[in-house]
Amino acid sequence: MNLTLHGYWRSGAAWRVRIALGLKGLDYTAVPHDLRIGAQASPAYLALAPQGLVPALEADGAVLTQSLAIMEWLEPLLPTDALARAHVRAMAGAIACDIHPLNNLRVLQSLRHDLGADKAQIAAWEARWITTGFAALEASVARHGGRFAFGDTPTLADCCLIPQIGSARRFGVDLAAFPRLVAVDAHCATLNPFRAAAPAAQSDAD
Ligand SMILES: N[C@@H](CCC(=O)N[C@@H](CS)C(=O)NCC(=O)O)C(=O)O
Repeated sequence: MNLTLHGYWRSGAAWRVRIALGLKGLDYTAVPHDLRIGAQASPAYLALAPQGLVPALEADGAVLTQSLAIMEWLEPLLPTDALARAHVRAMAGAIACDIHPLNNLRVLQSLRHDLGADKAQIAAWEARWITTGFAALEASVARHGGRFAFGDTPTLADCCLIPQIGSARRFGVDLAAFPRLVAVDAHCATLNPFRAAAPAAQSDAD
């Protein structure tokens, strides 16, 4: 199967899918879209992905969007037990649905342009939603985690957590209160699929 991943090196949502592709051992062609210059809003990209967000995955003529849907389609990185699956999906959702959207580029741009927020206010906004979400995730990992966010096998939860920690660091958020999350991140950083998916390893990184 031919897979083409439309992404951007710094996109947390594309980073999730890169990790999942790596964990599944799938090769793909990466097509970067520079979000800083609004490439995600070009007519050509909108024709492919009408939401104008990365990632999008082309798979033998089909176009998939939304990182969680893409990762589930790839073959879910989920436990077989139904209760365990629900816990993993809850962790992934806490990040992908409740933390990340509030700190997305278009939301930050709107805070700046529509509401006149300055740099310090935007940094406080970013930190607020990350720390609120991470406090709950730290408790979930204390309950369910092992070497990974859930147990000792990588799941969707790790695919979402590692990029969110990356963006927390980029935003300068203090992670001292989240030792379990930091430990999972440190363990993942030793593994090739996670290393290959990191922003700095992408061809469009600057
Ligand atoms: N829920 C979507 C979120 C996708 C998303 O927000 N992507 C960001 C990059 S991480 C984006 O394309 N932002 C462009 C913009 O805000 O204009 C997913 O999980 O795929």
